[in-house]
Amino acid sequence: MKYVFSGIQPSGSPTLGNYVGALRNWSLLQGEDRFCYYCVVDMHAITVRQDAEALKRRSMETVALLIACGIDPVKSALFIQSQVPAHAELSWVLCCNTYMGELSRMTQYKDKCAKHADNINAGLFTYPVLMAADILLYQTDLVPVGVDQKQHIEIARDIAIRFNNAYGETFKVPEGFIPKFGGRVMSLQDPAQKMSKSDPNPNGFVAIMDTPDVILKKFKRAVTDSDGEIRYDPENKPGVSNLLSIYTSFTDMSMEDAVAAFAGKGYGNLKTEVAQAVIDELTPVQQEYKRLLDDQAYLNDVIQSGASRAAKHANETLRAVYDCVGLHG
Ligand code: AQP
Repeated sequence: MKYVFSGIQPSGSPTLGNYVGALRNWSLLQGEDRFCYYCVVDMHAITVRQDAEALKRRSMETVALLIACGIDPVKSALFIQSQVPAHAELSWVLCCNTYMGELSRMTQYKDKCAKHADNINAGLFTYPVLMAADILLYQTDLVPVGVDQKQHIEIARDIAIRFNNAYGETFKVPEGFIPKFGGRVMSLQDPAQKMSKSDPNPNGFVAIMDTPDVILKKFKRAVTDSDGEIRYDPENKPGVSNLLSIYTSFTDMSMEDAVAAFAGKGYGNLKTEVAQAVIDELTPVQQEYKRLLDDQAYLNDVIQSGASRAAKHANETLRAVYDCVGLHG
């Protein structure tokens, strides 16, 4: 059996970036010979100050959204991170096997420090260690993520290799799984920045739950360039290339075919076509999400059973780790 693990923070309204870079692949990776652990990582979210009630509510909403995006809670373990204490417990042991130097090189840490200069807490710094614990607890083979998480996967691998060398084979060394196009969906307002659910400018991102009108409006306002030609050239034409990437992700067209289909057409046409492809795919997801939110009893059952399935596997790994380092546990 191969194991898949990935997580999403309940830190805002999930975006097209989260959908294309991660959630879509999460559902596709569910298969006969793989078991998937999908986790709402609420403990990661508190590295940025959150409103307690809103965080609890958003965690449950994110569970509903994941099911609406195709995660089958019978085939996969769908759970909330803080309900499986082994994540925090392994994180401490791994912190003692991680160097300050390697953590200080993480670009997400530097970005978040710049964005939250009033709250540069130790959790922001050790975030990648908690993420390594999330992954390594499940003897994970594959971690489907966006490009922004590549560096964190690398450090999880380094920590696993270091621990195995010091204490004997304990962890499987995981591989990242990053889509070719859509692994880094960019902001619609600033195509040099990645699309982010905590962007203070709502026109920069399309939320999965945005209405068709809002989706169309946001795409129409997307920043492009003045040369008027539709071609894929992320360096010189980041706005247009971002729209083309989103289009290919939602239509399953090759980039070559997409560029050929838009030959001689204007940016207005590209924007409307991208918006329509997104609306077509997201409409059923939105309907299912709303239906699930009305069934809190079902969602509670899902997270309880997900947490107990996850804890069983996680606790086996944690016991082995405690044994290696000499903790009673
Ligand atoms: N723009 C993106 N393009 C492709 N993939 C993306 N992901 C995030 N943004 C993009 C992928 O979505 C998964 C879940 O992300 P996360 O919730 O852990 O947080 P994040 O990476 O920090 O994403 P956000 O939206 O930017 O959240 P905030 O604003 O709260 O920091 C990951 O696999 C990520 O790669």
